[in-house]
Amino acid sequence: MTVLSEDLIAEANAREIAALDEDYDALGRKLARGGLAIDAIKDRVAAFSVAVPSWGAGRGGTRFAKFPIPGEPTNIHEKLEDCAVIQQLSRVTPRVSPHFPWDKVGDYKGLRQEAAALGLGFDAVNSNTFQDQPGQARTYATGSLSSTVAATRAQAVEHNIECIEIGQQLGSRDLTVWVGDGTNFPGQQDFARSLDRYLDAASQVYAALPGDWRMLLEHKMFEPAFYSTVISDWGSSILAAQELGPKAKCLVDLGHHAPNVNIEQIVARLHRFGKLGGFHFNDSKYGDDDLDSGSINPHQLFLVFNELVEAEAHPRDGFDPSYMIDQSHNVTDPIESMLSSAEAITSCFAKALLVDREALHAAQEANDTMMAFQALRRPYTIDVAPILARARAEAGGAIDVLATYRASRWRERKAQERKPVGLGAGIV
Ligand code: LRH
Ligand code: MN
Repeated sequence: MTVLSEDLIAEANAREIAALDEDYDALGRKLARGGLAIDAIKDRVAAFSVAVPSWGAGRGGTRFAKFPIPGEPTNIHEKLEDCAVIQQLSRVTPRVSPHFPWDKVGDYKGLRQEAAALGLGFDAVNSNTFQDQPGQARTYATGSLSSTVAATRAQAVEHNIECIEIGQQLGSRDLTVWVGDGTNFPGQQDFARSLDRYLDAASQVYAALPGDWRMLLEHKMFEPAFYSTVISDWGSSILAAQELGPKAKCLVDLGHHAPNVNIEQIVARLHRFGKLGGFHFNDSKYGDDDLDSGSINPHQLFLVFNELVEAEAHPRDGFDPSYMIDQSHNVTDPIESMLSSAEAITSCFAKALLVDREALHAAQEANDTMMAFQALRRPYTIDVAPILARARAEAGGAIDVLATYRASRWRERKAQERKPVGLGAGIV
């Protein structure tokens, strides 16, 4: 079942195809001069995919405010509809990463079928021990998996195990565990003891993982804690993952690092030790701004994918990172932001495929600094949009995703159908 009329996409593409063919052929000739077959790159791009966050389908906000838009989704069913629009147009977002209890329903098998009917599957499930739910026995105000209160840790462990059980019904195979546990004052908690409590509780979650499942540990420098965070950086994350076992991997959320941290080197390090489990793609200028991927620092995103293409060529303990978007759409139509972000992410992957790795390695070995740099810079400057558009069109997607989305008047139509979302604050 498609959510947008296929005629609408076909008519829009018919207006664009001649220009696309011209651009694709011209780029093909340019790449051929460098010994690259454009169709081979296009086939790799066509096989690429990134998951979208259920919580990104609605407007996000900050602690100050959230500004809902008419027609935004109000529950997981409407969020899946909007994710199906993104997939139908982009053809690179076939999976949704859900968050519990935000996406809680009574029938998860039914939800899986509902998603499948929309052409969607489920990626990693996300637990939530950073908010208290109505009627919850123990508060997470002073921590969850690392809380000094054994009953609170047990409650957090139980919730993570419930997320695994839900994920099994949805066909997921990863549990993403981000805990906001930390402190706002020096002395508030002991760094070593809080980490040990976290490791003990996390090992109970680990023990509940089904055979083929992975636990993705997500580090974050700060927020909601503003003095220390239990899993604050890749170092704490990899040590915890090594302590927990082979099914524990590290998830890199691009926004969870201090400004100017060399994230691509962190990616290379995690891969080197077989602990690269996944990504939350977004962008930021200051803190965990959760801005659209590639909107502030597209070069960094390219350098991350350069490491990923290099890693895929030199797998360690199996190269299988989960690619997911994690953004907060505070001022745009969330569908447009995720279409634009999927394009930016896929574009960086495509540019990284254009790198002549033999020339790069030779220049590196020879300490030919300028030619090593140019081996990355030149592919970065190539406009790969014709490759992405051709891959999309061949898969039934739109050549111009934003124009076709706007022509569908989806948001206006949904504004007639869906109940308005109330004013509020916060991420969802
Ligand atoms: C924490 C985080 C985490 C999610 C949340 C919505 O900042 O990146 O991945 O659980 O955002
Ligand atoms: Mn995240």
